[in-house]
Amino acid sequence: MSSKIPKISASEITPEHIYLNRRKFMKGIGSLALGTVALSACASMPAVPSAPASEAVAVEGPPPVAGAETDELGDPLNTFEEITNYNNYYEFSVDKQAVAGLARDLPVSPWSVTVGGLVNNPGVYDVDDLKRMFDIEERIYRLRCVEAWSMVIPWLGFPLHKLLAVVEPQSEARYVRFETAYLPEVMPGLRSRFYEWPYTEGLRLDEAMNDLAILSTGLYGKDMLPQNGAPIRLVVPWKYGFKSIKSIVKIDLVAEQPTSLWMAAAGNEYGFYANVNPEVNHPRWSQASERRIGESARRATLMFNGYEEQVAYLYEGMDLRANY
Ligand SMILES: Nc1nc2c(c(=O)[nH]1)N[C@H]1C(S)=C(S)[C@@H](COP(=O)(O)O)O[C@H]1N2
Ligand SMILES: [Mo]
Repeated sequence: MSSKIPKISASEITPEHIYLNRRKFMKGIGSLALGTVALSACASMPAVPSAPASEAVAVEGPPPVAGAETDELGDPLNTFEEITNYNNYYEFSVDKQAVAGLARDLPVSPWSVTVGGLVNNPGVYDVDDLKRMFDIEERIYRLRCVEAWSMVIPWLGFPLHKLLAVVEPQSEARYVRFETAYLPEVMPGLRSRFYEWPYTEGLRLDEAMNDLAILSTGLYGKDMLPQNGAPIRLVVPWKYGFKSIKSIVKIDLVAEQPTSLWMAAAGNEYGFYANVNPEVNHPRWSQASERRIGESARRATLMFNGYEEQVAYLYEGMDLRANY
């Protein structure tokens, strides 16, 4: 690392989320005077190889390799302010702007996730251990809510298939079922008798194995905040947002299709698949277009939220109208 300070052009200024990622990485390799020079030097250092799951050791993961100011379609990221102040998290409130304040006291550390059901290696994992077991990557994804608004979010996390490989699903396992924490002392929304708590969601096993499906532990280079589903939540970018279940405490491999909270509440409106599809409308509104938070004009909704190339094979031969 050179101590000389070269001139830095505007194009080299690091976007905030990348800056934060690198800063987190630097924390693990010793205390250094933090400046743009040191940051860019360290960004080109060889990545620390991640430990195999069986011998997880306390090494800091490599800095996320992604990092851009837009998604792959060229659309800008939503701001940290937008992403952390406009949230659906019904355990706290149905008022999106009230969630951040109400969720502040969610006790997110320590936190363990129990992984079991039809697996060879069931286990209880501390979230801090999961973050050491797997490379933490940055994934910039569109999040499309079934309510027809959307955001572009730079998540941090690791592919779900990496955890599934560790627990080894048995041959009878066909679905993955997820469950959110049930904490009535801190979650006022649980008093609503309309929903069958805890919040549950599910994926078909082959969907769960797709590399786009991640368990996310942060965004914009920082640890996840409670309102976004701290300390660990699912992100399935080709499906409506409600599939991306927050604050997960339990993951089970199961033989039968799980019933999600939303299927139990209104199965005619919210199906198991919930793939983003501009041609299949919600019974009460169109899904052909959406409002990107921060924009005024509506934009066209894309098939599978723009991830058709990566996920269409999962639904070959399926009637997407019947399997909504
Ligand atoms: N446990 C739980 N997970 C949840 C929800 C919820 O109410 N409870 N809302 C879902 C919905 S409808 C959306 S759109 C996304 C919103 O995620 P965000 O607030 O991080 O943008 O979280 C999903 N995950
Ligand atoms: Mo949503």
